[in-house]
Amino acid sequence: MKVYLNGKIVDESEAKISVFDHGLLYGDGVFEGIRLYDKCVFKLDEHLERLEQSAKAILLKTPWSREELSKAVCETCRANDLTSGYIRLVITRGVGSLGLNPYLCNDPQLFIIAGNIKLYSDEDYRNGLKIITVPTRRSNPSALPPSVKSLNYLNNILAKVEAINAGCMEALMLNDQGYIAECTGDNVFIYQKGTLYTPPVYAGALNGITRQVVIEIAKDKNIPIIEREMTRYDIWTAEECFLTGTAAEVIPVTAVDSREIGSGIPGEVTLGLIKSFHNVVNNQGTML
Ligand code: PXG
Repeated sequence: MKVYLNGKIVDESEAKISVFDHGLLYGDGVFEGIRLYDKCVFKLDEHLERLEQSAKAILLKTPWSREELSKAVCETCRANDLTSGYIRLVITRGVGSLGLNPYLCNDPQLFIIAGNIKLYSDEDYRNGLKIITVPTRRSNPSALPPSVKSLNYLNNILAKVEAINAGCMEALMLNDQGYIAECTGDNVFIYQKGTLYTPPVYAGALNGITRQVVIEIAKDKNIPIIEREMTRYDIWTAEECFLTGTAAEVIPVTAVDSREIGSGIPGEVTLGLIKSFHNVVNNQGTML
């Protein structure tokens, strides 16, 4: 595999970052996960905009323009002869001294990995996921804004571990007030009495790009969509539930906390949205 590292395409064996990088020492950096479908990078501009905003939010000044980043992403895909796949773009604070002060780091590092990702099995997409709410809460926005896609994912990793240890593949995370926020790497939606609902960003959800695509698809299909605070009860009693994310795409959820959702099989609205989502991803994007 070839990796993009600070302006060069190198072999993966040469793609190395210093042990003194604050990205590693403190989780001080930002990242994006992006999809390539049929030689087109899906929603590249939106991902790069979110990356810039994450970097701005943590006062991480980077020398790369959006155009340079866009070119670097395409170059990495081409170097790996990829047709479809998953792109991980990472910017770290760079090397500084031992100590937190980020202003002592003057050389941010950029690397891009383009490979493949498969979070869930075909069976999971057919039958839907069984998920649980977990004790670990989404971080309070006054501690670490959930909108920042930072390298510090320990919060979500703890939630994921709790789900896996309980025999589930994904965890539903609540915010510190007990409202539904999102899953560890996916946004959550429910369908109830003709309307789609998803938690607002202020409830602790990342403003997912897949979430936004699904909201647009729903609008096109004239399905009302409301961003609203949701409780566990709302989810348990929903007719349908699904998750959205770059890696997972759109995946049905058929049980939450051992409560069957709807009749325990993926619902019609969810299946319709999955179909439309595939149509959208196969018909647009930035060509390599
Ligand atoms: N919430 C969180 C916390 C995320 O990290 C999403 C929602 C969905 O956002 P997008 O923009 O992707 O629709 C994410 C994105 C992984 C993986 O390895 C996770 C994400 C992206 C890519 C890979 O599980 N999370």
